[in-house]
Amino acid sequence: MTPRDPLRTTGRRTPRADRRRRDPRARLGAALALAAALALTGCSTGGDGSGPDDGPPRLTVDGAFMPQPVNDVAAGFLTVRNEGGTADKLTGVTSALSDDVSIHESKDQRMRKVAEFDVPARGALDLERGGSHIMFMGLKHRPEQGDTVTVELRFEKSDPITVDLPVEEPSHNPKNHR
Ligand SMILES: [Cu+2]
Repeated sequence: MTPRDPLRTTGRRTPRADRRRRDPRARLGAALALAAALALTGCSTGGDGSGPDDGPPRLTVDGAFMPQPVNDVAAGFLTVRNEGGTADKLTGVTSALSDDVSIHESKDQRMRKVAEFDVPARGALDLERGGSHIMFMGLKHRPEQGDTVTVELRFEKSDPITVDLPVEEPSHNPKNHR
């Protein structure tokens, strides 16, 4: 404080309104507080996932099944839906059925292991017959129709999701059931 500071020279007897008018620091402080409040308000808008253009991934899984395997290899199919405003990635799958579970894409009648699949914002990742799938190698046992195989899906951003795949007949394809 300097001797010219009005707070110092006039002391507590200065009326409150008068003090505010004279002290530029008080006005600056009020302006900064207002700016901070506005900035906070701006940041929180839509950040709770309810906004149309914002929000974290919100994933659900449906349509899961495994055709009954005919040897020690099996495939799994399902759809991962994302209602959130941020994309995510399926990065891996684990299961007690096999120590060698991977994710494959199919192209030109061949399948290839991939590191990840995109789960687009407000979209879906379809793992379906003839296309991308979960691949189980070296099955520890051969599940049969009516059994359930549990898998854990791992994602880049979202928490893992545990899914039960009902085992269907070997040729099962939901698209043939329309
Ligand atoms: Cu495969």
